[in-house]
Amino acid sequence: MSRTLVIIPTYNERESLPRQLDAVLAAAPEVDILVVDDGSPDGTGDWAESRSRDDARVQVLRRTAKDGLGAAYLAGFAWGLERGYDLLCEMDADGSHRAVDLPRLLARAGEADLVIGSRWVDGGEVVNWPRHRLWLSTGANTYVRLALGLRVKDATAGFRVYRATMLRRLDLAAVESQGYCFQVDMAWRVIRAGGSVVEVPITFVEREAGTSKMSGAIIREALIKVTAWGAAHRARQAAGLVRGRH
Ligand SMILES: Nc1nc2c(ncn2[C@@H]2O[C@H](COP(=O)(O)OP(=O)(O)OP(=O)(O)O)[C@@H](O)[C@H]2O)c(=O)[nH]1
Ligand SMILES: [Mg+2]
Repeated sequence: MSRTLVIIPTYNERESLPRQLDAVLAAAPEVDILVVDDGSPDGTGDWAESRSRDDARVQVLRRTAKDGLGAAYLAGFAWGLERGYDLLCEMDADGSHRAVDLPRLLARAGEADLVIGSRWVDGGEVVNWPRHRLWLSTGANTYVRLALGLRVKDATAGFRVYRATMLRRLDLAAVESQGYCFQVDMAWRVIRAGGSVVEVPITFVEREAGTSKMSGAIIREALIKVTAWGAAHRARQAAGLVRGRH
């Protein structure tokens, strides 16, 4: 039986986290959860720690300052890999990733190195998003497909299951992405390493409490990085074509 760790990064999610933890443990009682809190001023870390004292399935990794989603997940992956988990999941605290969908993602982990809970495959949907967020997500995914040639419909999605064997093959120390482009970066690395990816349709629900950490800086980082990765990729392809002729 696989040992599974669900990693939930938090920054000021005091209102949402309790419900999300209960929902995950109800939907998938066999998993352990690691909350990675970046010193949330609203007390999320303290609450999570007291919750972890009552339930051995919940652990907390406390970091001192807000350092971005990417760094939080890398710390969570390192924690889980050190402890021998077979599957490492990513999930938001805010309820957007429904715990009821988690067993369907886990069920597909036998087939792929990376399972993505996808909004943009048949059967996937988004509930209660304002139009500008829909445009941002579909626009970002279209750009990623064009720039990188990535055949993933929802490369920015943050509801995922990674096989530990895959993560161990990647050079995680080289990952610099901080914001949501971390998700694109990781999907791209899995594919370049020859890993398999499947997308499972999910229903993504807009957060009901707390505030979004999406920002202009995060969007700019994604645009700049994806453009640079795309240019480097096309240059490698072109060099390969030239070499192929001789
Ligand atoms: N530890 C840590 N967690 C973060 C950081 N930034 C975001 N998160 C968490 O990552 C998850 C996703 O962030 P959200 O703010 O929900 O981002 P989003 O889903 O794009 O935006 P909304 O759902 O519209 O608010 C949430 O659980 C956040 O609390 C960070 O710098 N450090
Ligand atoms: Mg969210």
